[in-house]
Amino acid sequence: MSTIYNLKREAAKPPRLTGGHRLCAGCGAGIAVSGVLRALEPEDRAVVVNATGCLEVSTFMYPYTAYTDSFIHSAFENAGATCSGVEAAYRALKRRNKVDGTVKFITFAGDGGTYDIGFQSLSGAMERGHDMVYVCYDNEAYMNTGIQRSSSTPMFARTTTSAVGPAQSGKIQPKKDITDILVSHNVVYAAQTAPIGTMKDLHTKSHKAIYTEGPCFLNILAPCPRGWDYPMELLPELVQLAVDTCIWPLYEVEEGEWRITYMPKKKLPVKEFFRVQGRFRHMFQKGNEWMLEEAQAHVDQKWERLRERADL
Ligand SMILES: Cc1ncc(C[n+]2csc(CCOP(=O)(O)OP(=O)(O)O)c2C)c(N)n1
Repeated sequence: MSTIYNLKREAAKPPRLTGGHRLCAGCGAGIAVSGVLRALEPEDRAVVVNATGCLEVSTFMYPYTAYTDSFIHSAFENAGATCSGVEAAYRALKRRNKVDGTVKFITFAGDGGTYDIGFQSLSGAMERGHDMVYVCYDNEAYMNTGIQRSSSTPMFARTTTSAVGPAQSGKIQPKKDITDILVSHNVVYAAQTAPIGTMKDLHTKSHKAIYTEGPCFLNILAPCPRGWDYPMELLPELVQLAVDTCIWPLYEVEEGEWRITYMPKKKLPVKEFFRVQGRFRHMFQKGNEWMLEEAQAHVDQKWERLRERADL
C-alpha cells in the first residue's frame, strides 16, 4: 500500500462517491467526502455511516445511492454509536473467520451532527477505542434545515437564528474547537484539513486516519454556497483564503504530537476571507470595524496557541 500521494493515480481510481448526487454546485462537502473515500485502497471495502444532514439527503435517497460501498443512514444523535457497533460486530465475525478481506468503518456527519447533537455518541465511540474514522464535514451551520447556527458557526456570522440587526450582530459566541476536544479524548490520530489544491493534504490525512488502527477524527472545512452566501465558482479560492488567514489552519495530532501541515507564505488578514461571503457582509459597514478587530484578535490568539503546541 503506497502512502506517497500521486494525483494522477488517485484521480484514475473509480469514484466511491459517484456522480449524480444532489449536492449543490459549489458545495465543499461532496468534494471532501469523495476525497476521503478515494483514500481507501481499491481492494478494501468500507461501511459508510452518515448522520442526517445535507450529505445524507443528497447522496442517499432510498432506493438510490451515490456510494459504491455499504451505507447506513443513522439518526443525528447516534452516528458514532452506529459505526462503532458495526465495527465491533465485524471484529467478532473476523475472529471466527466469517468475513473475508478488509472492511473499514467511516462516519460522516455535519457540524450540527458532530459538535452538537451527535457529540455524546462520537465521544463514547472515540473513548471506547473503536477502529473507525469519524469525519466531520464542517459547513459551520445546520444547512439542511435552513441555515441555523450551530456551536461551530463562527462569531459574527449571520444565520437564520443568529440575526443581524440593531439588537444583535450575527452569532455572539465564538466557534467551538471540536478538534481540540477530540485530541483530549486521546484518539490515535486527529487532523484538520480541507478540500484544497491538489487534495494532497486531505488525501494524506484521510489515508492515515483510515489505515491507523484505533479511533481517528478528521475535521474538514466544507464551505456552503447557500449558507455562506458566495458565488459557487469561488469555492477553491475561499478554501485557500481560509487557510491563508489561519482561520482554518491545517494540522494533525498523532499520539499527542502536534504538527502544522501548511504554513501560509504570508498570513493574510481575516477580512480577506470575510469579504467574499454574504454572511459577514455587516462586518464591513461603517461603525462595525470593532468586529473585524475582534475576529482578527481571536484568530491570532488561536494561531499562536497552535504554533506553540507544534513547537514553532
Ligand atoms: C434530533 C434531530 N433534531 C433535528 C433534526 C432535523 N434536522 C435534520 S438535518 C438537520 C441539519 C443538519 O445539520 P448538520 O449536521 O450541520 O449538517 P448539514 O445539513 O449542514 O450538512 C436538522 C436540524 C433531526 N433530524 N433530528
